[in-house]
Amino acid sequence: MHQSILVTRATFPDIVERLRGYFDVSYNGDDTIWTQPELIERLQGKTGAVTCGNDRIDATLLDACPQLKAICNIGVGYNNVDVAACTARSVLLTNTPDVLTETTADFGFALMMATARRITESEHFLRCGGWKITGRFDMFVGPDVHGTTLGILGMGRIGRAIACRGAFGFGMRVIYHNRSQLAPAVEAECHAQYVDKATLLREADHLIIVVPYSPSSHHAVGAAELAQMKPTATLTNIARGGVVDDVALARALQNKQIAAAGLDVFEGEPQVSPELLAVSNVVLTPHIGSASINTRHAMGMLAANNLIAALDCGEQAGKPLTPVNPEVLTLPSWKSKS
Ligand code: 8YV
Repeated sequence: MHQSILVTRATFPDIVERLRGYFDVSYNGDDTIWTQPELIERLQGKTGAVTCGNDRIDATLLDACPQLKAICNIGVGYNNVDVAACTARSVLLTNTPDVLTETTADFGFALMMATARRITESEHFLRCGGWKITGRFDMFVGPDVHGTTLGILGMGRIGRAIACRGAFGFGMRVIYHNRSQLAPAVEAECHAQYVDKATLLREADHLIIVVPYSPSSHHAVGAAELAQMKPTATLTNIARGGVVDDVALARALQNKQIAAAGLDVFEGEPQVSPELLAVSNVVLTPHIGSASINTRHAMGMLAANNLIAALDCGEQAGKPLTPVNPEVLTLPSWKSKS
């Protein structure tokens, strides 16, 4: 008999079809947003699930679904999942790294450029009929991007891909701060120089945040950090809401303490702080960093392939491609789960 699995959000039809080749699939094709009790109810009897960033996978849920073996999250970030709680209950977690790196770096760069060059602000002005005279020399002037200093907070795969774009495409000096300094060969590949956080904040003309969310990165950029930045600098956050203190940022933007910001992620999204909505020098997008068609497909397919392998099916049976807590795979309690 086939194992039963749940796909919690709508995805590409061929991904669901692939899963149907191996499992009895319950599929949220209507893309309904479930509460946690609803999610728990739908997970009853399921050995695996393909989940997304809005599904909270914690001890309460795991205790209510003891037959679960694998959670295959669509997304490189997995701060929606309590990894320790998964591991303690012999539940495998997988994520979707690599396949989204270049697309998300493209987006981060685009958002930074839109922010610096005031693209949405000026479009809004035009659409609202504000453009009455041509050729004003100071109309929507903003800071340059090429030839300036790009500061990157968090230097994982996406940070490094952004660094390459800045260094090789735009002639930027690239500085970064990270929990640990990269190996010299990796720094050389993306022309990036390690600096302490104070130097990063002080010297960046364009600061881009790519650090994963964790309790230790909560409000890594707040009022004190914003106060250290140049008044001409921009800040772009494509990491996670909560890494930046949104209310402090709104104040800094309003007071022109920094020039502008570009935000794809928010504290408490899909809610956006009213303070941010009230300022004009900020570009706001609804968490679409990885949203190219090819990449979203690759992310969904990787999650599906992880689940197929985790539940001992397919060509990669027993060898999920991108496990977050691979130690689970060796536990007798994992192997004994039906
Ligand atoms: C996803 C993301 O769209 O990969 C991530 O961590 O933030 C996005 O690419 C999101 O997580 C969907 O679940």
